[in-house]
Amino acid sequence: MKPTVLVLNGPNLNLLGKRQPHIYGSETLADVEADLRALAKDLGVEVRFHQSNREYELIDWIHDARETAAAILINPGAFTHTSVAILDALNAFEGPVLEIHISNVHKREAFRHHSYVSQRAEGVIAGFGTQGYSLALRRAAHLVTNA
Ligand code: CA2
Repeated sequence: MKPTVLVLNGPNLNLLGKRQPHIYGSETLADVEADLRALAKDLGVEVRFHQSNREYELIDWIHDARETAAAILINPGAFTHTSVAILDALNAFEGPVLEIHISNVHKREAFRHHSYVSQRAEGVIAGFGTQGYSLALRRAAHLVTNA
């Protein structure tokens, strides 16, 4: 069976490609999902892809991943900067965690410079636009398949 990579997207990322293209680009989240599904075939992994505006839903998916996923890619949206609860959930997951930000958070407001999730993440990608998701999937596949 192919290893599963869980891809989680936090609040407001459902608006991707529909607002603020100067910050987040013009690809929609559905485009990102399609790109990852195509790439996953080449990399020999399965992708499970979710977005939620609710913190508890993201936490429940992380808990499920303890039994059902080999790695987690997460763009926690604004929860990056606020959520000890998401950090705690990720700490209960044993596989690799990779953190993604579409924008370069370090070039933006000071409140975006701190991430709770970075305390847990093996790697962080920021400022590569939506391409960051594909780069992170390549890294996750490498980590879970040793390819
Ligand atoms: O750069 C990123 O990916 C962020 O995680 C995006 C979050 C922001 O709070 C983080 O600081 C950095 C915001 C997601 C909002 O996404 C939108 C996309 C299009 C239009 C409006 C919002």
